[in-house]
Amino acid sequence: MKAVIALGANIGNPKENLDIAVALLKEATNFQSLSSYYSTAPVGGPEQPDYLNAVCIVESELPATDLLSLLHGIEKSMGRERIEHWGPRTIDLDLIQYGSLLSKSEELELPHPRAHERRFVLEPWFEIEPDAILLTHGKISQLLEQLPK
Ligand code: PH2
Ligand code: MG
Ligand code: MG
Repeated sequence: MKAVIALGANIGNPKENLDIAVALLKEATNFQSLSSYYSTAPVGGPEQPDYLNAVCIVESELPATDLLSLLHGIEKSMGRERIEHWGPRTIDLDLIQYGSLLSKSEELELPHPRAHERRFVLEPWFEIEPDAILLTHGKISQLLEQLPK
């Protein structure tokens, strides 16, 4: 199944952090494609540095919760600390969409509940998969057109 994963970092050396996360994902999954890195203004949370964001697509047959654990394991191995909701982070790996799975459990909501309103997710995703459809909200090209710049 195709997994769409959003990457973000805004502490330390964000480019290096994204590079490392991508290398770890390549070791652990059947890695398909990676967008460019986008410098983005922080959305929500406290005052914090700009982010570097990207999206990648991997193929996996893992159960969704196992794929999520894999992402959390990479975050942890890279020294991510969960201090403040939406606060700055060395690396954030969010599962945006996984095959055609719909989930609303406490630990995992799929598709990601805020993906449709996040330019920092949709823009890199559009770069590598222009025809993509966010299961809950439709064509990402149209969502992007409706979002403020
Ligand atoms: N992640 C957040 C909150 N705000 N803003 C940007 N620009 N990029 C992010 O990845 C981001 C954010 C929570 O995960
Ligand atoms: Mg996030
Ligand atoms: Mg996250």
